[in-house]
Parts: sequence; C-alpha cells; structure tokens
Amino acid sequence: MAESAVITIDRHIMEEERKHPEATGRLSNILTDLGLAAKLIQREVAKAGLVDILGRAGRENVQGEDVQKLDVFAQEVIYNAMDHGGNLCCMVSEEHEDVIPIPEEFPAGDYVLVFDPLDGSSNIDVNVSIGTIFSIYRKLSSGGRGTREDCLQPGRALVVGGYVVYGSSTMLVYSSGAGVHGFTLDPSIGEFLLSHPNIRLPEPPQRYYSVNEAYYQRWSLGQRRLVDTLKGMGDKGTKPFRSRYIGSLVADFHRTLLKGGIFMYPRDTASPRGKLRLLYEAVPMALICEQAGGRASDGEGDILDIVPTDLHQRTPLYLGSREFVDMAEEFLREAPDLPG
Ligand code: P6P
Repeated sequence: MAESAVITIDRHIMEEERKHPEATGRLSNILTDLGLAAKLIQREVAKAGLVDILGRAGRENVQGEDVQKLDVFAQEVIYNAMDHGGNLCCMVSEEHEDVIPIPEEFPAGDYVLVFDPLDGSSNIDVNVSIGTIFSIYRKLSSGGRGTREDCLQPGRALVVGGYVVYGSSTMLVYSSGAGVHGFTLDPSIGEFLLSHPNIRLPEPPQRYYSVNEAYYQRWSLGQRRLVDTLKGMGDKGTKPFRSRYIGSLVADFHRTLLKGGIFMYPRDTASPRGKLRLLYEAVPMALICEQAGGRASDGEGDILDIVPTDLHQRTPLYLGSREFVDMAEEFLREAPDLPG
C-alpha cells in the first residue's frame, strides 16, 4: 500500500471485513454509524465552552432550542444513529436503567450495542478530554427483539470494543479481536483517518501509575503497599514510577495504551465493588488492552472472564502493561481486606 494512502475508517473496516468471507457487512454498518455519531458529538463537545458566549439564556440557546446536558445529547445522538439501521436487536446505555428496545417500526438485527455515551462529562467545563465507550456483542436469543440475557454476556464473547476520545484531537480506537487500530478525525474533511495501526503497549513500558490517591485511607492494605512501592517507598526499593491521573477514564486509559504503565480504580470502603461499570467501561477497555498485549483485571482475575449479572454492575479495574497488572494482583492477594 502506498505510504501516502489515506485510509478512512470505512475503508479499514471494509478491508478487515474482506478477511472474513462469512461477514455480512452488518458489523461494518454499525461501526460506520458509530463514527457518524462520534462526529456529531465531537462538534457539540468542541463548542461546549462557547455556549455561554453564544448567549445561552437559561436552558435555551440563541436558536431558542433547549440546551441539553452533553451526556444526554450524546445519548440521543447515538440512539438516533443506531435505532433504524436494522443491525441491532437492542441497546444498553449508562444513561438508561433498562435494556433499550429497537422501535417496532424498524427491523431488529443480530447485534447488541452497549455504551457509555459520554464518560467523564463532569470534566467538560474544565476542558479535560472525555469519551464515548462502546461494546458490540452478537445476539444469543433466537428470533424477536433482544433480551436482557443478550446484554449480559462475558467480555470473552465481545465482537468489538472501542472508544472515542474527544481531546486535543478526536480519536476513535477499536478492536474486533484482530489488533487495535486508532483513527484520528480530520475535521476539515469530516473523516476518521487511520493514524495508529496495530497499537501495541510499549515494551518495556514507561513507568506511569494512574490512580486517585485521595482515597488512600479507604484502600485495602495490599492496595496501599502497591502504591507505596510504585512511589519508591516500599521495602522492595523499587525505582519510583511517575504519577499521572486525569480523572477521565478514556483519557487515562488512552495514555496508558500509548505509553504503557498501569491505570487503577481500586475498590475501597466507599465503593466496595469499585466505581467503574463493568459492561460499558471496563470490558471494552479490557478487550483493547489485551489485544494491545496488556492485561485487564478486577484485582483478582481477568475482566473479560467475568459473567455479568446486572447491566450496571461495578468492578474494580486494573488496566495496562502485563507486568504491572500482575504486580498489582500479587500485592492485593497478600492483603485484600478493606479497612474495618
Ligand atoms: P474519581 C468520571 O467521572 C469517571 O466515571 C471516570 O471517567 C473516571 O476514571 C472516574 O470517574 C474518576 O473518578 O473518583 O477519581 O473522581
């Protein structure tokens, strides 16, 4: 392929699909539709800071339209992009308690979309990168519309995991089990262009750790010893790591994916099951992390092996370079109990 070749996400998906003769093109349609939704969300996120300058009066903007919270806007954009294509049998969103059915007037398809429309939206006002996170599963139940059981599949059954990071540039990163590929949005032509083919966690990894240390007193002894060691304070005399914590999962994970290190959101006395959601935050990131040569754990075992029992269940989360996630599990095994 000519070095100068411009590979759009649509061309990449089509070329990947050609490697699978049994492919129906449905999955490609889903990813293409998600790319459109991401462009629409990016446009709103990019001007979020301008809304007041543009004269938002209370809940209305200059066009007299209701100004929605961006995460509600993102939810509606994704729903409206995905509900009519005939590719999905149902959806699950962080913004909705129950399974979201496909409207009766549209045909149902063979895939399930699970997503967090805009994670970290509390960071918008301070111009910190935020993101959309998504998982795609195959429908298990026969016939009809999707069911709750179609949505409660373990990560090992995942067909596609991906995220969009709305930052200094907007990138869509996804894996369909054949490596991890990153696409950067060129706003001048409205296309996501292949900018990071076959992303792999660097070896050796850069020594970054990413965790909210304000919760130190709420952690297990094992978690405290782990972070003390990463800071060079442990009895093993480890060379200190560098700390980076943005407080936006997509941004913290994207850095970890490109530079290596470990991202942690441990369980603690305030969040004994962890804070982050399994289905639409941990699992898609876990697929990407494993496909890039890393590991994703809940502190005891692989995230992708967990069989969900609830659409919105939480999980502790350790993502990043294999050796660092292994180290975290070792420390946690030695002293797992939360303070009384
Ligand atoms: P804390 C953002 O609110 C979020 O859901 C994730 O994106 C992020 O990783 C986490 O919460 C940050 O939580 O407790 O450190 O503010």
